Amino acid sequence: MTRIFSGIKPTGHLTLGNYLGAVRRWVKTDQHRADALFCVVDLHALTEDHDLARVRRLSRQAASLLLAAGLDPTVCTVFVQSHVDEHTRLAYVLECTATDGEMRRMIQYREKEAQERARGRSVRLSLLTYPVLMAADILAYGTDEVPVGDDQAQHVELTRDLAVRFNQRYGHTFTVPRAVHPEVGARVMNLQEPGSKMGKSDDAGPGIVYLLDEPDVIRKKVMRAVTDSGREVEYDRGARPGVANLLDILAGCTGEEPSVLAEGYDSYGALKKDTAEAVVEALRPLRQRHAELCTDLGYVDGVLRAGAERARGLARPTVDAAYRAIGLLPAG
Ligand code: AQP
Repeated sequence: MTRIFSGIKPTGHLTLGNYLGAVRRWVKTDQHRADALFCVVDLHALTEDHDLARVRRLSRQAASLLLAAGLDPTVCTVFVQSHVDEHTRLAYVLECTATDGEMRRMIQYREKEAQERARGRSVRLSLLTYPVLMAADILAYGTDEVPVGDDQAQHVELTRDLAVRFNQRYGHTFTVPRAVHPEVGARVMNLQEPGSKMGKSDDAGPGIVYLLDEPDVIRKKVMRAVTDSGREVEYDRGARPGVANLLDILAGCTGEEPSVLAEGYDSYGALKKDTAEAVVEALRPLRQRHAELCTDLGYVDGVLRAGAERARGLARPTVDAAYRAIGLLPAG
């Protein structure tokens, strides 16, 4: 059976980008068609200046939101990365497989490093090595497919390179995974800056729709989205990124094609109104279920405990095999 692994970082409140680019597909198809593991990758939230209590709170919130969105722990595995030691065990071995040049070429590293320096902060070494830990997350489980938004394509490519290199040097150990991207919603852009991705750790602002935003807040944010100077509604990502983003979001919520949707509008106002309502409706059941889960944290913790136990059992043989393959003496 195909094995799927994907993760979400508790670096901020989950956004519409996380939902349309990843979570919705995990819920609708991935968990039913494969042996799927979904992980709150909390160690990745420590690569930049972090608030301890916030990371803890956001980790549980991310897990609750995944369940609220419809991940079913009876058909898939939901867990927290730091509860399974195999991730960091394997990361070190992969650091011995990767080169520093490879790490420094990662686009996300370069962008985030520049941001940290601009804020006068030092850059944590883990920001540089984070893609190796991500590779360990994936390779520990013999993953075949990694469903991610296309912002993560480069990291999955690195994971493939490391798996191939390790297998060639030390003998076949890892399955070489491949990234799968959603057809629509692969990159949801910031409503105020349609040239930038809608990211959950960006400074909170009117351009980011959070999954737990109240309906009226969502309406306001979408109605104030930056469009373009033209008047016609056309799907052209290059020339009209703002309008294209709205069409992508509407398409993501309705399942229709953005270019077909464009033909039905002759004003930006009508497009924004329908997009806002489509987002509110798409998120309504998730918000309701999340409110219920907040009153039953014991259930969420139980799901995470069982998930970690299963994940540990799956990862350990692969990580042990990698340790043996690279020349380490097995524990007696
Ligand atoms: N704007 C987006 N459009 C489409 N997909 C997106 N994803 C994130 N933002 C968008 C997808 O969501 C999944 C989980 O992402 P992540 O939490 O691992 O980290 P990220 O990609 O770095 O997301 P953020 O929200 O931008 O976090 P920060 O701001 O902390 O860097 C992934 O599949 C991702 O592709």
